[in-house]
Amino acid sequence: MAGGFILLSFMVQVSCTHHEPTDLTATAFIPLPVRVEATGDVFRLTSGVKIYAQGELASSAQFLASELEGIIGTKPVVKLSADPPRRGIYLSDSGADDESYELQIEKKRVSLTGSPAGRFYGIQTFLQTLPAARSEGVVYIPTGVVNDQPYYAYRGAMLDVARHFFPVEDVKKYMDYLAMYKMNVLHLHLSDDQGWRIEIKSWPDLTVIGGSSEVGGGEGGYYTQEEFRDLVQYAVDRHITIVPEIDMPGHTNAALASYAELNCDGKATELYTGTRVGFSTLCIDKEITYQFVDDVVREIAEMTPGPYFHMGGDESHSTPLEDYIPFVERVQDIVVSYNKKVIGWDEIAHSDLAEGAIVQFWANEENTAMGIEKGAKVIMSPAKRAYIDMKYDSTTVLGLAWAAYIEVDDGYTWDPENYSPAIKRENILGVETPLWSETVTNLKEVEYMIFPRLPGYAEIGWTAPDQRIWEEYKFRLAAHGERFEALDITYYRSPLVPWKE
Ligand code: TNX
Repeated sequence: MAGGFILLSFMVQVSCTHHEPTDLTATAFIPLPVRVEATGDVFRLTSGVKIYAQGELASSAQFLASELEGIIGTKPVVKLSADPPRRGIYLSDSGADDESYELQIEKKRVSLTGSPAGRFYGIQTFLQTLPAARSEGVVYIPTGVVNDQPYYAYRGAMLDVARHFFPVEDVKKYMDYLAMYKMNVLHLHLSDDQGWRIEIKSWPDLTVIGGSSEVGGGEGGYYTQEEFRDLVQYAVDRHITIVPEIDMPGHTNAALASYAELNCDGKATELYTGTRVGFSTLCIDKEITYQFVDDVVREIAEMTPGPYFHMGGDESHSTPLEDYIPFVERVQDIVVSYNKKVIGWDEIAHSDLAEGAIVQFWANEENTAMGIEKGAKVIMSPAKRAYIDMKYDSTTVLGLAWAAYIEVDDGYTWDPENYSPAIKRENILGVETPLWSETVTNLKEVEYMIFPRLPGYAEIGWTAPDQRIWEEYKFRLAAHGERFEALDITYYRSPLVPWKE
């Protein structure tokens, strides 16, 4: 017995002398792929590795090369090749037009095939087999096969750049984090009572005046159209769709302060730097209001390749319902006239809904059910589970608590299609976690709120419900702590997650 034990531990030692991991299924993938099969060998990644790609795939190959440079120290050469090489990394087009991919890791070769988006996600999966930081010498990767595709089409996060402004570089970082976890939508909340953040050339004071404030009295800021286009391109390169939101008819004080004529009494309001909601409204009866909306939607739609325009519509407590309903209908017509689909917070379901309109569920199940009856699809952002601006617990300094405390497990252990009896799988377009920024003022604070909850929302969007098990997920999440540290991400070390020392 003792002899057997010694022999066994000797063998384990020998096979471990190079710290070669051979079980691909032991990799801490987030989101969990549909299928991972281990084949028990290793691929040796060295600084001499080459990437081969079919001609039109150069962009995913270049993305992978840059990411690998951070780990192996040199940027791999990218070569065009119509045929698979004998060794190295090979990217090919599967011809599919979905988000699926297959990643095959063999002893001498790594092959990734998928649509452009699928390959991008396959690259993210491959990167999760590697160490988080620069590593000296050979990197050993377990062999096997991953077959994967997402459960929901819409996997998003929102950033409220209106309550506090975040510069272009921060928004790009936010997109990097979404991309790491295969999220494909960035919803930008571009206007609110406290600030207007996007240049509109036909209404320049929106940013000159409305862009100059934020919660707490800071200097605010805004994106020029050139900067916004740069963000759009950054998103396109990462297979992320930007959903621009201009919130109306409420949440409009920054616009009302910029242009007197948008107010029913013809007087501009004062800029606002507090955090109350529900006190502002566009003037529903004035024709200039619709000229304004038309100009704003047109200029933003021109810069946005994605299919959506988000018209807000929430908490319009200063707009009587009999005004709210026709306003929302008219704005929908404008959005549709610029070939965009309307998204609105669940209150918009009080109105008739345009073809293809989408209701974003945040608070009210009856509204959402009404929207479904009117033919809308639903984005699931229930505040009690998905609002990433909620505090983790009563001791969290940042964040709000009006909906709930959302510990890391609370953020993970809910199922969009079992949240409300009125909302079924076939009604759901996907999931979004909104980060409102009343209390969040800079990138480090953003990181603290979204890490480590963001990967959980990504997994809810990507992985089938029966594959999502907190008691198993928490170990994978713990392993990502090293990644957060390697990337210098500030995060909440929840006591519920078995972090490594
Ligand atoms: C509710 S959610 C709001 C926002 C706030 C948020 C804070 C929604 C559609 N409206 O105006 O920022 O709560 O959690």
